[in-house]
Amino acid sequence: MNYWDQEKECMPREELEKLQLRRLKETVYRVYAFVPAYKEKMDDIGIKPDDINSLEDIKKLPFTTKQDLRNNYPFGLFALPMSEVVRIHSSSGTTGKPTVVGYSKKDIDTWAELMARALVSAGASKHSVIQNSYGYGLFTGGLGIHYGAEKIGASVIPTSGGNTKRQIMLMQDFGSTVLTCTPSYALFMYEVMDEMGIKPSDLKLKSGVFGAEPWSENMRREIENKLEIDAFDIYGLSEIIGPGVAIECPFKKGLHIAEDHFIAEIIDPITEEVLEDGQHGELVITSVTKEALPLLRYRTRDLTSLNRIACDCGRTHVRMQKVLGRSDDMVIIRGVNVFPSMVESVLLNIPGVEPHYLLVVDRKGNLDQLEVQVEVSEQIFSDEVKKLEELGALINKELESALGVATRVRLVEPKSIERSEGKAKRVIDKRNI
Ligand code: DLL
Repeated sequence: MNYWDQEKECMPREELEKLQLRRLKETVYRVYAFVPAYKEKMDDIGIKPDDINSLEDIKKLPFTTKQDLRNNYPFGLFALPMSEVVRIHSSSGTTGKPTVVGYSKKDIDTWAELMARALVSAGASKHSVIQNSYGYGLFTGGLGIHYGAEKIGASVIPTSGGNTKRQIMLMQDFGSTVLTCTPSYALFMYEVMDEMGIKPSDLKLKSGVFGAEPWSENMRREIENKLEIDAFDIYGLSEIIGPGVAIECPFKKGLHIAEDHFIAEIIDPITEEVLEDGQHGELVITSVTKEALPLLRYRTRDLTSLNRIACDCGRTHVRMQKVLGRSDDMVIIRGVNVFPSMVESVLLNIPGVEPHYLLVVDRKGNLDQLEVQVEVSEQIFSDEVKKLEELGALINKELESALGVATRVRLVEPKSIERSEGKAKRVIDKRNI
């Protein structure tokens, strides 16, 4: 088994929890002293830093939400003066102002360290040629992966997203062995490769580290089969640090959260009650080593569950299940919660269906309706109408039985759904337009 930092990654849990408590206490003291918004939040509920004496006590602390970051836009939650902040990133909000995050020199080192762990966990080494096709810029994907890849001594090709034909030419010419990008972009690359007449066997690609958006197990299988690689899931969010918060190990039974830096909880998103391991809910993360922007109990809005059972890889850090989706992407159709990843899972089990789909939500009268647009393969598309109708009916049936709600399936021409070079847009909600 390969580790980047075996001592930390495989630390006995008792020791790990002692370290977490010490770091949690330091963080709480620091935000109370240096971030007025946290002092106010804690004073409001009558909590002082001295009240935190066990990991259980974390429940006494207030939550932080995206709205708190917005209210303190752009730098109001920073715990360091700007003279100590060496990097700013932001995540593109769909509406209004972006969420702004800052890093000290030490935060950048921590991030590179976490990304080094992640890449090694996914099988990369100094012998790897890593083609980094996550966007470089304000998005944390590009630079986050980049620093970790350099740290392990791999050869990094900073292609960023876009210009896909050129990416593929470089992939072939430079002999890239690891591809890092969103899973939807990986599939798009495959399509372009196919058009260019390049086969996976013409390349040296062995593995991929994919994340930044939800993707189902069936999507993993699709990518692994098409590109003939081993695909790993990587999770992270700007507010906490960026990519590298959690990574799969070769056993792929959940993503290990770097618990020496982050404390994870799962809550019921409605009642805010903390749930037991194994129960599904919203992931809440407290960063306990961040200097510039430490966040207490940040509500990620990502839905998953935690598993503390020892993993066969030897890592002791808690595992989170593959993220089902973000509460914002959840569509509620006649009272039933539907996530794009659930639709994806069903579609990819049906032969003749391509891994490109879109959910369109609309309201007819008082009723919400969900249309699922699905691309079909060239071959099916050129078949007789009857066959298309049969396929449509089959998808309808499968979706209804998996989701528990009727949808309208619309089969669309191959390559008609917009391709993504970054995070794919899976839902169009016409109700608010
Ligand atoms: O997407 C950081 C990242 C970059 C992660 C590259 C992995 C790889 P944000 O733009 O702030 O940061 O978006 C964070 O993306 O709250 C999740 O909803 C979603 N997300 C990230 N990774 C995964 C994943 C980056 N592996 C938001 N599975 C998060 C599902 C993911 N969703």
